[in-house]
Amino acid sequence: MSTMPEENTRTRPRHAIGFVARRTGIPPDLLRAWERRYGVVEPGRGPRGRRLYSDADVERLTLLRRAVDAGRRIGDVAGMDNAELAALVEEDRRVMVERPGRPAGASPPPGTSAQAGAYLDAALAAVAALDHVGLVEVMDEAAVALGRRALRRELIAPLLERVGEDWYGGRLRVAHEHLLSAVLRGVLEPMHRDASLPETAPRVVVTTPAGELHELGALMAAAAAVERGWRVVYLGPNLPAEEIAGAARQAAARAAALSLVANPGNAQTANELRRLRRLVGKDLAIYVGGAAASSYDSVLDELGIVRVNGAEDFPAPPADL
Ligand code: B12
Repeated sequence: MSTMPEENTRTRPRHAIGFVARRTGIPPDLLRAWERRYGVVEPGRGPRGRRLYSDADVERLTLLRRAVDAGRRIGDVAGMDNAELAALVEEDRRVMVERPGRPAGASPPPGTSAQAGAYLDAALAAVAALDHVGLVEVMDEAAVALGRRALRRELIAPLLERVGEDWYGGRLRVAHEHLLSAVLRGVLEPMHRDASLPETAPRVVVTTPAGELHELGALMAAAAAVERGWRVVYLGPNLPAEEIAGAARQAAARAAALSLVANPGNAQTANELRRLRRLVGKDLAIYVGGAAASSYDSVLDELGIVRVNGAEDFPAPPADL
């Protein structure tokens, strides 16, 4: 019986590109482009010239995918060796878990009922099994059992956080997160319509600034705003300042609410906030929230923008409106 030294096993080309794509979450076309442009790995070749990857290649590609998922540009990380990459990925993970205002790990918020905890477990199991119908059923049942506010605070928010951590940790795929986002969008979207609010109720436009694609926090804020007595004009995510200002003007809104989730401390987002304030003048109240909001505190102070911690803390319309 021949034994192969461990290093040879790790570097032996033996995995086809389809397997590597599934294992790393990098689609084959993207993987080939990364090889061509950045030389991220050099696969061996099989009998008919087909690419074959080693265990070491798979390990390196997994690290690269995690760095990119954390917001790094492939061109910035492709030249790093595996030890540097592993350190970077670990640093990004720590920053994300320990971000200000975010509890370490993904534990449910204080005061969460055992019932909400059970729904959280059931929802996580449905996401992991890609069980779309099962997830919708859990959310429908939980909405009745918990009520809208606890549904958002005790189930939806920790569920997103948990799936985010598992996605980042490589335990769930992008597809799991997309399935969850699609279902939650459907659950949250109707919550900001309230036909019983008078036409004259003060209006707030709700959106996210250009470059921010995370919209579920904005939808949660919109749902809470309606419950405080605001009439919500929901604009969807990713809007430039000019569009937010134009919509606020047309709707005669008294406030704009923006969600900032990814890209903490991003210069483009800070400039969008500055442009928005310039365009709307001093009279429009601007509220921001979301996991990245506190990273803009000095800009918010400079612009008189109010940061709100949780969606459920959405301010009531000021008495003079
Ligand atoms: C779903 C999701 C996506 C989906 C979003 C789908 C959708 N339709 O919204 C998609 C696929 C688009 C996505 C893309 C990306 N994502 Co993403 N995503 C998530 C996930 C799982 C949930 C995000 C979410 O909705 N959070 C909303 C709520 C639940 O969180 P919150 O910000 O704490 O908000 C609370 C309050 O602050 C308040 N609130 C929020 N907004 C507002 C606004 C106001 C006015 C008020 C009053 C209150 C309020 O409401 C919430 C409940 O109280 C998170 C994981 C996580 N831990 O959040 C990652 C996460 C945010 N994503 C991340 C990353 C890296 C990305 C990508 C860069 C990945 C990539 N390589 O492409 C892109 C960036 C896209 C972009 N430019 O914006 C990182 C961000 C890291 C960082 N820099 O901070 C996270 C943390 C995942 C991780 N652990 O790595 N993502």
